[in-house]
Amino acid sequence: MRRFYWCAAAILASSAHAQNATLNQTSTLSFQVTSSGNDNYFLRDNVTAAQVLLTSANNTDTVPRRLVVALPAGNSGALTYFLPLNASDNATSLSVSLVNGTLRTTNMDFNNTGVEADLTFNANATLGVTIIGAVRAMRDYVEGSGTMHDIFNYTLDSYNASFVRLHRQWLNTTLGDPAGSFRGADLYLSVPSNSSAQLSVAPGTNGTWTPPTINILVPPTTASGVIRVAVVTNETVLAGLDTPSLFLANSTGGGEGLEATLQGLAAGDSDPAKQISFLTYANKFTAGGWRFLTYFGRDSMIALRLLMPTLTSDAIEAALGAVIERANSTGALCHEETIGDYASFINIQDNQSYLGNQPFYDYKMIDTDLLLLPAMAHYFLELPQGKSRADAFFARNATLQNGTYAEIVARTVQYNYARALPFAQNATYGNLLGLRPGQPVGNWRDSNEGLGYGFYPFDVNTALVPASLRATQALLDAGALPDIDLNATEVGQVASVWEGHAPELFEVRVDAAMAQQRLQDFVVRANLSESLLNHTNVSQTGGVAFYALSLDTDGAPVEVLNSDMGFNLVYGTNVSREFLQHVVDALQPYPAGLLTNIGMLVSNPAYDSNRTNIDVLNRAAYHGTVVWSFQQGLMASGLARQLALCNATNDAPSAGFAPTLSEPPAWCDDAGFVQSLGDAQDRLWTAIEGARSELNTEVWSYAFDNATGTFAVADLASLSPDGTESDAIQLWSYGFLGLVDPHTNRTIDS
Ligand SMILES: *[C@@H]1O[C@H](CO)[C@@H](O)[C@H](O)[C@H]1NC(C)=O
Ligand SMILES: *[C@@H]1O[C@H](CO)[C@@H](O)[C@H](O)[C@H]1NC(C)=O
Ligand SMILES: *[C@@H]1O[C@H](CO)[C@@H](O)[C@H](O)[C@H]1NC(C)=O
Ligand SMILES: *[C@@H]1O[C@H](CO)[C@@H](O)[C@H](O)[C@H]1NC(C)=O
Ligand SMILES: *[C@@H]1O[C@H](CO)[C@@H](O)[C@H](O)[C@H]1NC(C)=O
Ligand SMILES: *[C@@H]1O[C@H](CO)[C@@H](O)[C@H](O)[C@H]1NC(C)=O
Ligand SMILES: *[C@@H]1O[C@H](CO)[C@@H](O)[C@H](O)[C@H]1NC(C)=O
Ligand SMILES: *[C@@H]1O[C@H](CO)[C@@H](O)[C@H](O)[C@H]1NC(C)=O
Ligand SMILES: *[C@@H]1O[C@H](CO)[C@@H](O)[C@H](O)[C@H]1NC(C)=O
Ligand SMILES: *[C@@H]1O[C@H](CO)[C@@H](O)[C@H](O)[C@H]1NC(C)=O
Ligand SMILES: *[C@@H]1O[C@H](CO)[C@@H](O)[C@H](O)[C@H]1NC(C)=O
Ligand SMILES: CC(=O)N[C@H]1CO[C@H](CO)[C@@H](O)[C@@H]1O
Repeated sequence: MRRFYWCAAAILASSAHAQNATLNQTSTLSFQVTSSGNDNYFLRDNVTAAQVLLTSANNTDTVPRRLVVALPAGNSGALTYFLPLNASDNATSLSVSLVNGTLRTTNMDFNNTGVEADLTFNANATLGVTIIGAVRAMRDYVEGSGTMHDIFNYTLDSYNASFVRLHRQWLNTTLGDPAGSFRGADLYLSVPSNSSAQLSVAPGTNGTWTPPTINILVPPTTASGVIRVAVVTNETVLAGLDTPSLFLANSTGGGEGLEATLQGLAAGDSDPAKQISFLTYANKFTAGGWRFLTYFGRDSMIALRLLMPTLTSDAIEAALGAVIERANSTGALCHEETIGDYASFINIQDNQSYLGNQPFYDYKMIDTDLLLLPAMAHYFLELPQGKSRADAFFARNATLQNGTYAEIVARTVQYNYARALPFAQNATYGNLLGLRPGQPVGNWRDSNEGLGYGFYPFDVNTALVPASLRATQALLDAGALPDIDLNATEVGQVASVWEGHAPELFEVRVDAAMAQQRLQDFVVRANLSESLLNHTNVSQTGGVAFYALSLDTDGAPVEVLNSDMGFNLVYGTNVSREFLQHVVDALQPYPAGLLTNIGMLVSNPAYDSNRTNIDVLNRAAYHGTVVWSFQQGLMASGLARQLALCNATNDAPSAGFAPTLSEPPAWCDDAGFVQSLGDAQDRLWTAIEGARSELNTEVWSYAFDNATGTFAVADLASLSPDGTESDAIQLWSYGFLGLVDPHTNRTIDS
C-alpha cells in the first residue's frame, strides 16, 4: 500500500499545469450561503469546483454535525458525521466549524483534485457513518432512510496519530495501472502543524465490512483542536462558466427591467451571479447543490427559459446543447445523467457491467421532452442574442452521439408530434399523456406522492404539450428548423385542440356548502386555525372551481388545488379568460387558496373529496403544502407576461420581452377583470416577499403559529420522515432574477 505524505502544497506547485486546458476560470469563485441550519461554502478555481456543507455551529437542533463535500466532477464527494466521543453527550454539545479562510482547492497524488479545509472541534469526536465516492450514494443514505450499499464501502488505507486516508476505489478501475489505487475518491484527515489535536484510529474487526473507529481528540486544557479534511477524486474536472461568459454585459432591448438586472452580473459582483455561475459549466447546467450538482434536463430548461434574457449566446447554447447531446434514439430527452462510480453501479444492476462507468441517462420523465422547443423558440425567435444563430447551432455535430443537432432535434420534434396526435383526433382523457409504464413519477413533482398518485399530470397536458407544438410551429414558420417533414399549420391545429380541450378535463367544481365544510375539516386535520377562514367564506360564493393536480388512470381528477398554472402563464399561447380566473381564485390566502405570508404553496388538498391526500401531501411532503421557489418565479413571471399582452406597446414589465400579438386578448377590454389579475399579482408578491431570504433555495415548509395566525419558514429536512432536505442554491430558483416586483418597481435582487 502506498504511503501518503502530507505534502499537498508541493504537489500543488509542481502540477499547476495539470488542469484541463479548457478550464477558463480566470478568477476564484468563492462564496458562502447559510441555509436550513447549514453553512455552505462554495469554491471554484482552475483546479476544481466544490460545495462544502457543515452543520452550522449554532444549529440548536439535536441533529448530528455533518460534513458534506460535493464536487461536480463525476458528481462525487464525501459525507461524514461527527459525533461526540462521550456517548452520553447530545449532538449539539459538539461544535465543529470551518476555520475562516482555510477552504482551498487541492491537488493530490496522481492529479486527483478536490478541496481541503481546517475544522475546529470543541470536544472529542468520533466519525459516524461515512460515505465516500458518489453523491448519489450519499443521497441514498440521507434521503433513503439510511440506505447503504456495501459495494460502495471504503477502505482504511493508511493512518497514524496525525493522519488517515479513507479510500473509495472506483468499481471500474483499469487493472495494472500504476495509479490504479488512486482511481476513486479519498477522504483525508490530518493534523496541521499548529494544531494540538490528535487522531486515534483502530481498524474495523471484519475487514472492509465494519468501519474503522476514528476518533478526533482535543486536549482538555484548550478544549479545541483543528483537523484538516481533504476530499479529492479522480474525475474529469468541468470547465466552469465564469460570470463574463455567462451574463450579458449590456442589454440590446428588453426594457429597463433587464438593464437594471444586468448591473453587476457579468462583473460577478452580485451574490446571484456567483451562485448561478457555480452551477453552470461549458458542457452542462447543473440543477442545485449539494444534491444535484449534475445534469438535469428539466431544471436546465426551466431555469434557462426564465434566465435567458440575461444570458450570453454561449451560455444559452451550452445549456441547449447539453440537452440535445443526451437525447435518445426515439427523440426523448434525458432527465438525469448518472456518471462516475454510481454509473458503474447502475450498469451492474442492469446486467450491463461490461459498460463500466459509462454514463447512464434516464428518460423516465414525460415533461422534459416538451421543454426544449419552447426554450429554442424563445431564444432563436424572440431574444436579440439568438437572432441569426439558428443555422450555425443546428449544423453542429454532437459529441456524445452521432449526428448533427438538427438531426437530433428533428427526432424530438417528431416524437412530440406523434404523442400529441391521438388527442387532436379524439380529445378524451385516454389520449392525454400519461406516466411511462411502471413509473410513479413523470413531471417536476418527482416523488411518489407528488401527483397524489395520479397518472395524467396537469402541467404536461395543459401547458407543455401545446407549448412545445406552438414552439415547433413558430420555428418551422421562421424556417429555423431545417429538414423537418411537418407542416407548420397542421402543427398549429393540433396545438389548438390541446389548448381548447385539455384544461376542461382537469376542472374540479365543489359547491359552496361542500367547499366550506371541507375547509373547516381541513383546518382541523392540518392543525391550522379556523381563524384562517375568516376572510374567505366560500359559502357566500357560487362554489369553488380549480384545475386538478392530475387525473387518475380512469380520468377522475385528483382534486388538489395546485400551482402548476404558472407553466401555462409562462409557456402558453391563447390562455383563456376562464383559465386566468382560476389563477385569480387560486391566489387567495391558504387554505382557501395557495398563499401564505411565507410564500405560495405548490399544493393544497383542502377541497379534495379524497381526505387521505391531506396526509399524503402535508407540510412534510417534498411536493406537499410546501413552497418551491421556482414555482413562485414561474407564477410571477407568467402573470407579468399575461398582463403585458394588454399593453404590448409598453416596455416589457420585467427582464423578459413582451410577446408580440397582432391584437390584445379580448379580456383586456374588461378593466375589472384586468384589475382582478393585477390584484392577484399583488397578493402573490406580498407572499413572495414574506420569505425573501429563502428565494434562491430549493424548497421550504411552514410552521403555523396559532396565536398569531401566521406562518413561519420551516426546514423541510427536520419535518420530512425520509430526510429529504432542501438545496441551499438551486438553479431554477434564480428565475426571479429580472422579475420586477410590482410593489417596488425594482427587480427583486437589486
Ligand atoms: C490557476 O490559477 C493560479 C492562480 O491564479 C495560477 O497561478 C495558475 O497558473 C493557474 N493555472 C492554470 C492552469 O491556469
Ligand atoms: C447561526 O448563524 C447564522 C450566521 O452565521 C445566522 O444566519 C443564523 O440565523 C444563526 N442560527 C441560529 C439558530 O442562531
Ligand atoms: C445538549 O447538550 C448541551 C451541552 O451539554 C446542553 O446545553 C443542551 O441543553 C443539551 N440539549 C438537549 C436537547 O439535551
Ligand atoms: C472571514 O474572513 C473574511 C476575509 O477573508 C472576512 O471578511 C470575514 O469577516 C471573516 N469572517 C469571520 C467570521 O471571521
Ligand atoms: C499530472 O498531470 C500532468 C499534466 O497533465 C502530467 O504531466 C503528470 O504526469 C500527471 N501526474 C500523474 C502522477 O498522473
Ligand atoms: C464479516 O463480513 C462478512 C461480509 O463481508 C459477513 O458476511 C460476516 O457476517 C461478517 N462477520 C461478522 C462476525 O460480523
Ligand atoms: C479527549 O480524550 C482524551 C483521551 O481519552 C482525553 O485525555 C481528553 O481529556 C479528552 N478531551 C476532552 C476535551 O475531553
Ligand atoms: C486520474 O488518474 C490518472 C492516472 O491514473 C491521471 O492521469 C489523472 O490526471 C487523474 N486525475 C483526474 C482528475 O482525472
Ligand atoms: C476538459 O473539459 C472538457 C469540458 O468539460 C472535456 O470535454 C474534456 O474531455 C476535458 N479534457 C480532459 C483532458 O480532461
Ligand atoms: C475558453 O477560452 C478559450 C480561449 O480563450 C475559448 O476559445 C473558449 O470558448 C473558452 N471556453 C469557455 C467555456 O468559455
Ligand atoms: C466493472 O466492475 C464490475 C464489478 O467489479 C465488473 O463486473 C465489470 O466487468 C467491470 N466492467 C468493466 C468494463 O471494467
Ligand atoms: C466501511 C464501511 O463503509 N462499511 C459498510 C459496508 O457496507 C455495510 C452495508 O451497507 C455497512 O453496514 C458497513 O458499515
